[in-house]
Amino acid sequence: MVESLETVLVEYDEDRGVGTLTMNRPDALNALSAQLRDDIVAGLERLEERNDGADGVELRAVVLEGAGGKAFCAGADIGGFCGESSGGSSARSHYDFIRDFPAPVVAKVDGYCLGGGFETALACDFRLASESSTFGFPEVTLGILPGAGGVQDVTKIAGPAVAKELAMTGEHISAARADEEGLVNRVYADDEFDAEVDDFVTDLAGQAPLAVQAIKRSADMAVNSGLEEGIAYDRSLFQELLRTEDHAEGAAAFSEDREPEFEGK
Ligand code: CO8
Repeated sequence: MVESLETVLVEYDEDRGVGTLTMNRPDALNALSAQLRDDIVAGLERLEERNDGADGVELRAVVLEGAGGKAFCAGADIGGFCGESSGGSSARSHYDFIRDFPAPVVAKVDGYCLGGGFETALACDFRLASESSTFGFPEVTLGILPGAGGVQDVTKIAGPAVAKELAMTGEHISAARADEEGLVNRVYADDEFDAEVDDFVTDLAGQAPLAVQAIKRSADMAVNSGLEEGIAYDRSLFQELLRTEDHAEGAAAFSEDREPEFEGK
């Protein structure tokens, strides 16, 4: 399936259960216009439909990338954004949608990842970057701050000193520095980037999907709750997963010394 929304290309690889959303405004370095934000949500909704009526979980992972080879996303569309009187309450919606999406979302970052684009990547479950990518919060140069949780996210991941440095100076950092600070999961050589991301996503999509979904909810719960509440939540997820066919399949495959075949049931 390849579908073209106005500013997002939607692809689905049935063999692996992997959806790909390509932000497609390369002439504006994939800056987040209102249309692009809406199309990311619409694209995710299209992909989620793959699970309707499916026996088990069909959609296993989503890749979010930018078209054009120069940017993942250069942030909010400066012209459009500055004209928004509300400062973009609607702009939060695609971030929330990614965070709440049941399947893991992988940000495939190749090039500039700035401002609201960086916040979009931070809302994803994984950030995989090519070595020539750069990250930053240039909002301060426009007299604003990252308004979609970027300072919160970076503070939680890398500490307040790094968050303040990025958001107060507006300077870009390299993928290597982002890696040192824990802001990305992996950095790959530019010429191996596509193949490495493909391998990562294929592995992710092959894991037991209900367990993967539960782990996403558990990790997000840990960020936003106390330890006791988080452990109680994990216990309830664990009990649910013990009753799944995937758990029985995983255990059987281990005993029979073979690869498991998970169906998300
Ligand atoms: N918005 C609109 N257009 C953009 C943007 C953008 N953010 N970034 C780049 N473009 C456009 C340029 O205007 C240019 O268009 P044209 O060819 O028509 O002149 C084209 O993309 C190519 O850009 P450049 O010629 O500038 O390319 P360079 O390689 O010289 O520079 C940079 C690349 C460094 C990325 C540079 O374009 C730049 O600094 N862009 C602006 C980055 C920025 O400030 N982003 C932050 C925006 S604010 C934000 O994201 C706040 C989010 C808050 C969310 C709030 C929710 C409540």
